[in-house]
Amino acid sequence: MMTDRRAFHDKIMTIERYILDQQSEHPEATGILTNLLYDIALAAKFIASHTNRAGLADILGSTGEMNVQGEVVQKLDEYAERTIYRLNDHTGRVAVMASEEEDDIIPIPPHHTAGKYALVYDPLDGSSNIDVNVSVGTIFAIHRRKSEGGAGTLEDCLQPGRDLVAAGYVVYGSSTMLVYSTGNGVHGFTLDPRVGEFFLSHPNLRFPAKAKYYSVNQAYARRWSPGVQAYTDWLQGGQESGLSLSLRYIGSLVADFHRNLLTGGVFYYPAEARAPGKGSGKLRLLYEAAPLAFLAQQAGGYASDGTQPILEMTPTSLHQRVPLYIGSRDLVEKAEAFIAQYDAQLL
Ligand code: AHM
Ligand code: MG
Repeated sequence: MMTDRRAFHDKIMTIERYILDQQSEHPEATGILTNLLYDIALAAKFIASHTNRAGLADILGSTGEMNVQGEVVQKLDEYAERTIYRLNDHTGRVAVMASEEEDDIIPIPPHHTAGKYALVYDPLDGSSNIDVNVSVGTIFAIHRRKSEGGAGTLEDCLQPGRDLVAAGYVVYGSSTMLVYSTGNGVHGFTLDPRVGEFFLSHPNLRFPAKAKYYSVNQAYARRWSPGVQAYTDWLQGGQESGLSLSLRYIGSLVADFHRNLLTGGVFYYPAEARAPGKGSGKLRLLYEAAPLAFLAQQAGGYASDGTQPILEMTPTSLHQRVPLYIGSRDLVEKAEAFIAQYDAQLL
């Protein structure tokens, strides 16, 4: 009996094939971005395989020590940082990198060709969760370089989110997923650890119309501004909002964002109006807020610092912090409305 080979073939949508298919819709594309995304997917596989074995560190050796294979065991966030760097420093695709783990921009070694993209990343966000076996993530964002030729510059990295060419994240959870956008919707891929490949599992992700969750570290509520307190009350069904959301907070931004993308909801990490020095929240504009804001917009959602779209903000320094409200559009716009109404004197 003849097998219908085409029907079988059509079902195997690897990340490589998907990225190539998307590239073919842009005849002007050179393939460099395609390969860069694939390099990131490869880094994600390395990091996923290490993350899965994190609990074995005590058995196999701790940081700085030799494990039983005679290898020096690295902390996972350092490992993630080095892996992303080493897979991208020599390809001729990247002009400069910046990582949440490094103070300054990371240049491409002079003996390698500098490419046309700036790659910024948070190699392992939420890494304090590793020891307790809770999901962590990698966030990445890609800008076209602004400088012309030679080594990439700080300015290549400090660009507003609206100019991003691509952004995405990897969540290392009960399964490993890579979710990315090149400005043509948001697409999710799940790693099959048996074959070591990402397969398309969540095409065209959109925030559902009806939200289920709000996500915030409520322990800090006493330090919030009146606007944020009133907003939280509204999310909880106060002020006749008609909402009946549940609270979910993992404390791992990628995992919290990912859940809310699938279920509908809002994540926020406000400025702490009553805590000196914490007026900008905790999260970083460049490595965390802007890439996720790009994805949120592509999925029909929205991200704000409470007063303006995150995507419109141009970072002035690599590690600039920003309050973040992100998720289902209507819920984020409501945060802006509460802040405008109650917090005008603080702004
Ligand atoms: P990190 O970059 O040091 O890992 O911190 C970022 C993490 C986010 O993943 C998470 O949303 C936030 O810190 C949680 O902070 P808190 O414990 O203050 O609620
Ligand atoms: Mg982080």
